[in-house]
Parts: sequence; C-alpha cells; structure tokens
Amino acid sequence: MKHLNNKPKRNINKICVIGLGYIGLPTASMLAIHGYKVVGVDIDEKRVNTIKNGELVIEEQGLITLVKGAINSGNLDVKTEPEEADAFIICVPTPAKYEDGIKKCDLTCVLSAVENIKNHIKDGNLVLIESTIPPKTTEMLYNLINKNIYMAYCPERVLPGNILKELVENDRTIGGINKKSAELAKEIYESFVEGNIYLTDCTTAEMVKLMENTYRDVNIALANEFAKVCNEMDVNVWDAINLANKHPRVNILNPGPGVGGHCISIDPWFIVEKSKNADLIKRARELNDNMPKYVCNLIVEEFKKLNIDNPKVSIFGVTYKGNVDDTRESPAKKVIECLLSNNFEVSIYDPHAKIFEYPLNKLEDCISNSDCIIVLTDHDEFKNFEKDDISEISKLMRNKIVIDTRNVLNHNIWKESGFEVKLLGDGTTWSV
Ligand code: SAJ
Repeated sequence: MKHLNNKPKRNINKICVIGLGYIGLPTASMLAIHGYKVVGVDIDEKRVNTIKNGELVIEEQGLITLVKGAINSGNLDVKTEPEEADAFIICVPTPAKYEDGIKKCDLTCVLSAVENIKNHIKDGNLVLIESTIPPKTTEMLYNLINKNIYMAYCPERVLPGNILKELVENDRTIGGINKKSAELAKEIYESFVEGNIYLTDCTTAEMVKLMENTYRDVNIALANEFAKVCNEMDVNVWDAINLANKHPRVNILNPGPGVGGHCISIDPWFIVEKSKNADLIKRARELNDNMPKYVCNLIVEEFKKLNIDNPKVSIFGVTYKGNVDDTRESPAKKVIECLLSNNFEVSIYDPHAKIFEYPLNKLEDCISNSDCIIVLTDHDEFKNFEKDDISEISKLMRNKIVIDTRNVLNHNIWKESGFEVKLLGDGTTWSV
C-alpha cells in the first residue's frame, strides 16, 4: 500500500464511483483505503445492500477483505444515487448489441450514468471513464456534458481472477481531453498504482484498450485455427505449440472451445464498428465465435461412430474461463445449445458457477449414467482430480469417454482408470 505521508496536498478529495461491478467496486474500495472520501453508486439496490452488509456478489480473491476494510475505514459509502464530488469515475458495463449484421457497443449504461451525474457535476470537476468504449466516445461524452470540466479516459486492464494484484501492479494509460485533465486523473490513480502511469490523449487511450484485447483475441484465433489444421494433419496441436514457443520470438496462445467473458469476446467489435479496415479483427472474432459449433460438431461426429442410443453427456465447467464464477458470453452455453439441438441429454457440473442458463448439478448427479465427460473450462478442480476421484466417477458412468477441450486433465491417470481420452486439436486421438 502506498503511504499518504510525504504526499503533496491533493486537488481531489471526494470521488463518486458509478457502477459497483468487477471494476468499480475494487477501485472504489482501493481509493477509500488510500484516503479518499468515496461514494460508490449502483442502480441495483440489492447489490448496494449486499455490499453494505459486507457480502459480495462476485467471486474474486481478496475482494471481500478489501471491501470490508474500505467500509470500516469510514471512507466508503455505497448508495443508489450519486452526489456532488470533486471527481466522478464511470465504471459501468458496455455490452455488445447486434446491429447491421455486426456487434456494436451498447452505450446505454454509460449514457444513463452521465445523465445521472450531470446535475451533480460542477465546473472544475473531473469526469473519468473506465468502461471500454469505441474510439472518440470520450470526446462525444465531453460535448454531451457541456460544462467547464476536466475529462479523461482511464481504461482498466485487470485480469478477472487476479484483479486486486493487477489493479495495484499493472501500468496504466490515461488519455485526457487535454493535458491538465490527464494530470489530474494521474493524481488519483497514483495513490494506489505501483506500475507506471502513461499520459496521452483520450482517443489514443481508447484505441490502446481495444488494441490490447484485440491482440489477445486474434492470437487465440490463430491458436484455434492451428488446432483445426493439426486435427486434419494428425498432429497434436498442444505439442506443436509447445515446441513452436521454444522459438525466442514466438508465443502462441491456447486453443479451446471459444472465447468468452465480457471483454475479449466483445471489445474487438468496437473497432470493427468504427473502421472499414478491420478485416483481420472481424475474421478472428468470427473464428473464435464459431469454435463452440466446431467443438459440438466434433462431438456429434464422434457419437455417430460410437453408435450409442440416447447419448447423455456431462459438461464439466460452464464459466467463461477457469477459477472464476462468471458465465457471461461463455462458449459452454453455445456448445450445450448445439448438443441439445442434436438430441443429446446434457447435464452440467461447475464447482464455481452460481448463475447459468441451464440447471447446474452436483458432480454425482451430473455423471450418473453418463456416456462422456466434456471438459469446457480449465478449473483447478479438474486439473487436480486424482486416481481415487476418477475411479469413483467411472463407477457411476455408462460409458467411459472423456473429451478435454482445454488440455487441462491429467490424461494418463484417466487412461489408467479405463477412460478413452479425446483432446481438442489432437489429430492423433480425435480427428474429423
Ligand atoms: N482463452 C483461450 N486461450 C488462451 C487464453 C484465453 O481460449 O490462450 C479464452 C479464455 O478461456 C476466455 C477468454 O479467452 O474464455 C478470455 O480470457 P482471458 O483470460 O484471456 O481474458 P479476460 O477476458 O478474463 O480479461 C481480459 C484481459 N485482457 C488481456 O489480457 C489483453 C484483461 O487484462 C482485461 O482487463 C480484461 O480483458 C478487460 O476487462 O478488458
């Protein structure tokens, strides 16, 4: 924690944080324990009350301790309505909406947050946007507020599952509507950020955020395409990637059943919607979006060969990635939909998920009388299955097949327990 001693007097003392989700709640709490008077605002009254009671709606390591500390410090107040402050930080979701055959940024929450704070903003205040937005949106919002204020775009870059560490340690980019705005924003973030803080203009900062997530999306798309190609070539893509990554300038990511979550699977579209030149970005997005269907088709083909009547499959993991409880944009949902439409009976087990579109089962119920386990998420619980666990699982199943789409299982011990193991992208065990 950075200490307040030896710090020059602050220009900003009271901050209103709008949106108490994955980013807003940790940011508001962090600012509060670093001496700012913080009002955390969320339109969801239930969420506000839950936070007031020192409970959480989000699974995130260490967050509950941070939030409790912030509330106990007396510096964090949470409510449903904003109030006057020196600075406002907008951390509301920017999901995607379908329009003209592509996905575009849905700015509804940002616009209503701006509308909500507008009457509380005074000349000389600072307004910061952390939500991911298309290029030129900060300028548009500045014109919309139309007051003599400072304004900056300060994108977050924390990784769900490791938010608290990354909130403090990661470098940040801040883009001001003018230089003074960026400098004022820096004053706030340097109270708790230990990484470097780089200042630029707001449209560059908007592009930087989108480029980071697009870089990852395009690279995952490349890994997924390699998996499909290796499947045709009777090559194990995981072995091939491992060897290719021994090159000093190569770092291929992991293939999988698709890209989920509320960031990488959405943000590249915000470039596509604004530019005529984003062909590769669009293609990569489509390729990743198509992976659940590709995986489902492989499973359907496999079962045609096996000749099993009324197949029942057990899905292991429906969150968008391992060790989080978030199921938003999860590729598992699309895999399940596709399997159901192909008349599979589907049961689901996920040790982290709490909310999902389909019923979640206990492990025993999920595998009972099942023909096949399909691993769609890289939870540690699946990595850590031991021989005894697997032999208990095997006793309850009708057929012993396991399909690993994340290369997360210890395949040898599953094989030793009598399972036939199929690995996504391994043309030597599972080819089309
Ligand atoms: N995935 C793969 N293969 C990989 C890596 C990931 O299929 O090799 C999948 C995951 O399973 C998941 C999806 O991609 O479904 C996204 O997961 P992730 O861990 O790559 O990223 P997020 O969405 O949890 O967080 C990202 C991060 N961005 C980058 O790493 C560039 C994070 O730093 C951002 O703050 C966050 O988006 C955000 O809020 O924008």
